[in-house]
Amino acid sequence: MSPTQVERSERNISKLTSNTVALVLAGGKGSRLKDLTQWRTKPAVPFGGKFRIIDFPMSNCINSGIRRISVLTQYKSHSLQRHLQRGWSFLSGQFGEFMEVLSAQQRTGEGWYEGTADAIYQNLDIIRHYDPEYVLILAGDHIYKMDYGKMIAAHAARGADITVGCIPVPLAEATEFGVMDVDHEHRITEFAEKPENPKPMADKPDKALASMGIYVFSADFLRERLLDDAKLSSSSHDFGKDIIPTAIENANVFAYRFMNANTGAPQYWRDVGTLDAYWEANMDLVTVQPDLDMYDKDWPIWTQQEQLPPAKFYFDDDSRRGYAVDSLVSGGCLITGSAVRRSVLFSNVRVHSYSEVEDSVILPDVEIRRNCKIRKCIIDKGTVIPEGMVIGYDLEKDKECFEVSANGVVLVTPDMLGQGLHQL
Ligand code: ADQ
Ligand code: ADP
Repeated sequence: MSPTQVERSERNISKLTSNTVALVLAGGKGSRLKDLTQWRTKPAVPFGGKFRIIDFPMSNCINSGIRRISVLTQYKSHSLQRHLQRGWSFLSGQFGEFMEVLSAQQRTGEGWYEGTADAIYQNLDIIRHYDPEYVLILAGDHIYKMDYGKMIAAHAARGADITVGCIPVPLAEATEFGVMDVDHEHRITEFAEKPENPKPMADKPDKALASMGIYVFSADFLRERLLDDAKLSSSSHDFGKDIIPTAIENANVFAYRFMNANTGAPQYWRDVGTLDAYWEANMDLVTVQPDLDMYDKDWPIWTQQEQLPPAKFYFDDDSRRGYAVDSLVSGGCLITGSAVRRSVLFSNVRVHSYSEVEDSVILPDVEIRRNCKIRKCIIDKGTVIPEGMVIGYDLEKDKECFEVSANGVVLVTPDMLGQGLHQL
């Protein structure tokens, strides 16, 4: 891209983003999160003390000036829909803005959404009605802060049909991603979805260039390709498996590197797809300088805010406790005569006297009764930990009742303690 092209494209970014419709794919199961996604789809999983995972791509849209957003749902979407309705309905129809949920609804035949491309194919008539110039396809289940405007500007300036967001990942982890090779102009020359032997980057042999699963499409091109793909019985109707590999053969497909424009360093981007990754990403937030800055006033993360009283800490002279350190503590929490260290407490968590909580992620409305010891746990919403329970100190014992991850994180849910409301 010449300097003049860059300047022209950057000047027109707001025009580009207002001509864009974002489609957020939020229908996947996320089964590696085990029972955290037993009753809710992965984008609805709470994250970072007060957010849900989907708030990150949604906030990126708003902060990037994209205010026409459709969220495509399928698997166990109730919790997600409720969150979106309560927290994301502020966009104004008066100005042509919207947030809407496109549930799988058999618009084009008998089938539910088969793959990611099929999910969009089934809504092509709706997208056409909005008449965007660009369609931004996002995954609803990644944690990152990204200005999509720059990616769309690069797409426009290159005259691309598709632009794929990408980031270097460790070679050993690259089997989980779409892996690409690019030429000196960033044109994608090879693309392999979840390859057994990922190709290393030319200048970084221990890394592979991975697709972030986010795409800018020129709207007419998207429509054309999805109509073609729908006719192919051999296709699995997936962007990574079918649409992108075919398009690099005969269309203009470019990569857009998600990196710090000043330093060239890769930006924070996490697929919190496993219990360990989820726990680690939450734990990172309690460190002195987290990789993810949630306090950045230039890039706020929007969410549904429940009206709650302030968190309260009551120091009990007998237990010598009533504090939380190196922790995130949300509204409505009561820490009475108990000690909380290096933990993330979502709203309305109650920790009673003589209890200890360490290195744990405690989701909303959890009650930890007296004399409990909790270490390296994820405790799901609404769980009541009975008096005297010790979790995270004897993993063999914990396995009898709870889910224990490869790295020894213990997941506790109401169902596991016989408190589930789901047994109808
Ligand atoms: P995967 O990680 O396998 O690969 P995939 O299961 O295709 O991702 O899900 C992508 C997104 O679509 C997720 O947000 C998911 O919730 C959603 N989704 C999945 N099935 C859906 C359906 N039937 N209806 C609606 N939404 C659905 C993709 C790419 C890789 C890339 C990784 C990056 O294929 O190339 O490297 O994302 O994480
Ligand atoms: P979240 O806030 O993530 O939705 P909840 O624990 O409130 O977490 O519920 C998870 C899912 O289970 C939601 O779809 C919710 O509606 C559903 N659910 C909650 N209570 C019941 C119940 N008694 N029977 C069936 N489903 C329920």
